[in-house]
Amino acid sequence: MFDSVALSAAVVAGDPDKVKAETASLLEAGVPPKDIIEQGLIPAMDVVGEKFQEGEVFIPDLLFSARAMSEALATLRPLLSEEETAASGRVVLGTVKGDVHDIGKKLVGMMLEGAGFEVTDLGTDVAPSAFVEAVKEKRPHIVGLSALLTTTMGQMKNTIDALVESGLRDDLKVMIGGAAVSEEYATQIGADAHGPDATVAVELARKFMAELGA
Ligand code: B1M
Repeated sequence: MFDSVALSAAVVAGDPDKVKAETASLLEAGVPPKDIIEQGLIPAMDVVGEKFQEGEVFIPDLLFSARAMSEALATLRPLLSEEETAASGRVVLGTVKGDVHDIGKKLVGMMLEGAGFEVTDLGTDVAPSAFVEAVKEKRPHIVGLSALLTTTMGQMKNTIDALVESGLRDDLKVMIGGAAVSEEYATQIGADAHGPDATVAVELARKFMAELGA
């Protein structure tokens, strides 16, 4: 455990310079990058979400905090990738149609890359047809779908249905994640698993590769 108060406060305040400086000083003090993310950055974004829900902060504030967090992730990204390097498999990842939240999805992509996966990140607001095209082109072992809104989680089912209709579903594993979804929902829509966070997402991806015998 480390003192994450200053880092968290800087994320909540949406101050990218302070976030970068605090991240650098924690790294210098020997705090592992994963701990900075899991114990400092993510809980801070939860605080921002609560403040938004309570009407204490507004959309521009969310954006400032999101940008500040992205700055920190950019610093931490190369350090995460140093941990493991062997190529493990291919993943196509994206936030589903209608949804622009991308921090969690980016984090999952970074952790997968760190574990040696080749990740194609399709970005946000990705239509089912765009996932289908990417699967045809990249031939991934795993498709990862992210959604943070209750209004967009239905697009996960639409995407899986599109993969089924294109005859691509049986050859790959589908993982879903994001604040809006659960293991129960994964089962309901025919996904193979729900990843509650980026660390578990990597564990699941490794398990999938073993099941695929790849
Ligand atoms: Co939005 N937003 N937002 N927002 N936003 C939430 C999600 C909300 C919970 C806030 C709240 O009310 N408390 C709420 C959703 C309510 C609901 O649907 N039940 C909400 C809302 C309502 C909205 C708008 C509708 C607001 C409006 O316009 N009135 C709007 C929608 C826009 C759209 O998408 N069409 C909107 C907009 C935005 C911003 C653009 C301003 C900004 C996003 C900026 C960006 O991403 N570049 C934003 C933000 C920042 C948030 C909160 C505050 C933080 C999200 C975040 O980045 N968390 C969020 C509140 C919250 O979640 N606490 C909120 C940090 C991130 C690391 O966590 O993304 O959960 P998360 O990812 C985790 C896990 O979920 C998991 O691993 C990650 C790491 O552990 N995971 C996966 C995620 N994807 C995965 C995929 C996997 C596996 C695991 O496998 C493939």
